[in-house]
Amino acid sequence: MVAYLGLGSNLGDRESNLHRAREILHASPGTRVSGESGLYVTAPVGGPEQPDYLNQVVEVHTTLSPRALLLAAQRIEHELARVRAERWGPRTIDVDILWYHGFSSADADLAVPHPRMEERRFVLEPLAELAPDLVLPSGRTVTEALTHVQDQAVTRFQACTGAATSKEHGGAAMDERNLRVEIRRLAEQKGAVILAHNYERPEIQDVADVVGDSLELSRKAAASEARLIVFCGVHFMAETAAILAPDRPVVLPVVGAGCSMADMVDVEGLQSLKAQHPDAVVVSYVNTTAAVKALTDICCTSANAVQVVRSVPPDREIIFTPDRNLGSWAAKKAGREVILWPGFCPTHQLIQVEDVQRAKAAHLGAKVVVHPECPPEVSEIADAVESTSGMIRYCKESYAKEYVIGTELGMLYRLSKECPGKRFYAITKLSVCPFMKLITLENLFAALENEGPVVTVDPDTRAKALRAVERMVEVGA
Ligand code: GSY
Repeated sequence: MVAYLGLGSNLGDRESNLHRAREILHASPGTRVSGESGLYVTAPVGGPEQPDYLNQVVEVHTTLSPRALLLAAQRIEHELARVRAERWGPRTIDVDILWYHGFSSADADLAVPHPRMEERRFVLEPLAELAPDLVLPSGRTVTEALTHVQDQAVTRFQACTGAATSKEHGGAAMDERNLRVEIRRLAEQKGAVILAHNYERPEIQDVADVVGDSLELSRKAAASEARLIVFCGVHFMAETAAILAPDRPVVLPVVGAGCSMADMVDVEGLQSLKAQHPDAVVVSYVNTTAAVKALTDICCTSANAVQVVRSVPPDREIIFTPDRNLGSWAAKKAGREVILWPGFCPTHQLIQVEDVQRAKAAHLGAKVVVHPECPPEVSEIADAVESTSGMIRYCKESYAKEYVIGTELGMLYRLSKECPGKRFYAITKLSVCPFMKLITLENLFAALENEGPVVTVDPDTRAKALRAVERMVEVGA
């Protein structure tokens, strides 16, 4: 059967998100992507202020039933870390079945043809490229329907330039060099320290005072004399900085920069697991919200997870949250059993054994270095399993000239700067964290100017969360 699906993304690396969605769709059973429209930049419809969408329509030939196709669409949304925060909120990916040949349904979860497709230019314009004569429920063809909806600006996207979305500041576009100079000038003037995570965009890493992993950055923030802490990372990292440096405002330039893995563990769920194992010690990765840290006995990082798990008395059960991959790797290394929370990082989860094999074949002799958030079968075949700071150390100390790296792509930029003369390749170019790409020079500049948005943690939660972080330090980790 022929079906048309609408893809939309306005969070993270939008082009890569659409590309990955098409790939997963094409790999779905009995399904072939037989046509794809161009990409269109479209102003968001409905809801609070948010970035522009990148929209596209694809044609598929499929043997899947409409309901099975819906499940395939939901799987794509899950794999691409779609977090349904609010009905009209920004999203890494949205996949809608617009039309399925010969099928009509008004079910709330499977309304086909899509009930609003004739009201949306972001659907009709790309659809007109593929099926201009398709007859819609109103009896109009796609081309005719398009003439009735002219209200929304829909611009053809120039792939890879990013030019269509670059925002202007104060009415006049500031070029990148000026922006960098202005950011540094503002930071000096305001007594701000700019911290950037290893996964941030290269231009953000370049303009920061310190680049590093989340805990390293929070510790630097606490130790610094800065009046203002600007954290270029994701929400839980800014919270961790606020826990360690409660006396200073911590600014997160894009407050919607979340973490899919941190969001996979919720307070109620953890409370109920604790109730089932009342004597268990809760070990949580620092990649958790402050509220979850407050329910945690001892935190860990990817660099010290093995040591922390080992520090738990042998007669106590261990609950490990939220990352099942880090948890099972640390448990194996420490020779302990742990109760795993079933969370994972979508960006690392998509790194597959076949990707490692392909990368090794393309770069014979290169060392394979992966992050412990990767699936266990990937960690098993790597030369080294390291945290981001461990990767830098390993690659500096190793004699090898070439490395294939299994972690978020931002790390390759950091490694190239730290190890001049060595070459780094991604195991897969798909490992991009959409949330880590939200901070741009433009919104960093605005955040410095506004000294906001500020991330806070309430005092009670902070005190409990701090205890869990301090225990980690006490075990010498
Ligand atoms: O309905 C799909 C998600 N979405 C979109 C979209 O794809 N494009 C535009 N322009 N606006 C949107 N608002 C929502 S929600």
